[in-house]
Amino acid sequence: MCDTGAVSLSIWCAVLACVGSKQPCPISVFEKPEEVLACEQRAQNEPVNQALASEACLRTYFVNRLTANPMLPEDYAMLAGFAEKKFGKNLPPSGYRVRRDIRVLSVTERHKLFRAFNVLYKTGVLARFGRLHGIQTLRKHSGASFLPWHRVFTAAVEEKLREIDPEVSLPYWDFTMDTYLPLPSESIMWSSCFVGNGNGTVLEGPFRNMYGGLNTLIERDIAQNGTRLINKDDIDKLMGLCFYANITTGNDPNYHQKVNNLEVLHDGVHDWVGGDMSYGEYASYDPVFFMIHAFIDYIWEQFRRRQSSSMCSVDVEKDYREPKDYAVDNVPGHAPWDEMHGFEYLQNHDGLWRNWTTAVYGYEPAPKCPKCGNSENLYCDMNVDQRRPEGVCVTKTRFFCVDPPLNDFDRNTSYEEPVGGGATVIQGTRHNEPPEDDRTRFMSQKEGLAIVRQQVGQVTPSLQSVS
Ligand SMILES: *[C@@H]1O[C@H](CO)[C@@H](O)[C@H](O)[C@H]1NC(C)=O
Ligand SMILES: *[C@@H]1O[C@H](CO)[C@@H](O)[C@H](O)[C@H]1NC(C)=O
Ligand SMILES: *[C@@H]1O[C@H](CO)[C@@H](O)[C@H](O)[C@H]1NC(C)=O
Ligand SMILES: *[C@@H]1O[C@H](CO)[C@@H](O)[C@H](O)[C@H]1NC(C)=O
Ligand SMILES: *[C@@H]1O[C@H](CO)[C@@H](O)[C@H](O)[C@H]1NC(C)=O
Ligand SMILES: [Cu+2]
Repeated sequence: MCDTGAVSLSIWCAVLACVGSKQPCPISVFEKPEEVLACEQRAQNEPVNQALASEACLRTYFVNRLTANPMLPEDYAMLAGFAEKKFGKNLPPSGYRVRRDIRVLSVTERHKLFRAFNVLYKTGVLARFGRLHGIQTLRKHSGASFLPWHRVFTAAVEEKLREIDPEVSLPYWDFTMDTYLPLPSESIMWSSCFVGNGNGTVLEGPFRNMYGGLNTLIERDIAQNGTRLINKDDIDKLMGLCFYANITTGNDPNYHQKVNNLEVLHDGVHDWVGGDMSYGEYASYDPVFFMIHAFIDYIWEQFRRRQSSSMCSVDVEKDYREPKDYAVDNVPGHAPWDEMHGFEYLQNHDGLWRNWTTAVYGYEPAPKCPKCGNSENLYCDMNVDQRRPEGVCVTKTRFFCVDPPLNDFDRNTSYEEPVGGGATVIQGTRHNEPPEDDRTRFMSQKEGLAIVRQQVGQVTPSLQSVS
């Protein structure tokens, strides 16, 4: 079955042989698991290259068995610091802060942010949050606690940034401004002025040469066919609703078919960025994660304002989902009184307190025409969106990035110490895409090979649980 002659397939075969047979590697024969055969069969009805599809099926098999890096004692020690200060119950030590789109920051503000992120990276703090997020794939995703937990998680990272530099606040990335470009992949976001390149290993910009959760340099693979960002129409649809239950995930296996689900829309952004960002287990090692989540949180905040208005008259501190409808398959962790994992002195419904955005942080409104925040990275376009005759702010492209050199920290070489911890292969889940996303889950050959090489080097006893 493995004798196709293709080099790539023989690597797959070697890996699968090790996994399936529990014998020492290398072994030349293996049985493809049922799940892979079924996937290949589905692919036969698709107009795709069958060899690549077959490889992608194998890759998906592996990816679904990736597990998050385990938490380390130092990670718990850091979280104990939040518990000690009762972060969120008490005013934050570093004071109230205001979040803005990253493209309206001054160059100096941007550089202060990048320096703070680099300090958090070098001191291993970013990886601690990466691991904490990674182990919440089920308990804090695909369910009601998604929004409040990510609110606290993101605010905690922001607090750490401000311990480094009290003038920094976490910016958001308003990706609706990127959706107006013919090629959103050309947004100035993906330049060394902002978060660095989006194609492959991150080798440019302030986050270059950082290791992610797979113990390899962080990768992105932006704007793959079939993926899409959240646009202004998506947000308007959410704003037509009044209840928390209308925009969140409950016990509905088909929830990703819904157009109004903010979690599902957010999954689409993760998949649009691609690479490490596509996997819940590894997404939050890349600093862009926090700019994505700040904007998701900002959308939620706008929704909460509408809930509080006379249009809805809903008490945002009390409105949650109904019992038995907290999460897909009722997985535990999503009830209002369940703990905020990592921040156990808080419960999920504490993430609904109004004072998060009055006492801890707030949002400057997203850039609007005609000024677009006076940003040199944005422009006002009166014609690009017929439904919005007042004009919309649109991001400039990466060709407008004139990179002022950042020379006070050395990003030329990789750090020797990977900080992610040891990824192993057992089990995991993927993001679910919004309904309009028509992509198949087939990965590129290059991406597939990268994962296989990774796994070949990581055949550990835990692999035996796969078969
Ligand atoms: C926010 O409100 C909750 C509930 O009233 C309270 O317990 C908590 O201490 C408040 N947090 C801050 C930072 O004021
Ligand atoms: C990514 O894009 C940059 C700019 O176009 C290019 O120089 C670089 O070779 C690309 N990298 C990869 C891995 O394709
Ligand atoms: C993306 O998908 C569409 C529709 O499936 C197809 O027409 C188009 O050629 C694809 N583009 C690329 C770059 O693969
Ligand atoms: C919104 O949620 C409320 C409360 O759960 C429900 O009664 C209503 O039918 C929902 N509306 C829509 C459009 O889903
Ligand atoms: C980093 O690379 C730049 C451009 O190649 C070079 O000018 C600079 O001196 C390098 N910095 C260090 C610390 O090696
Ligand atoms: Cu998440």
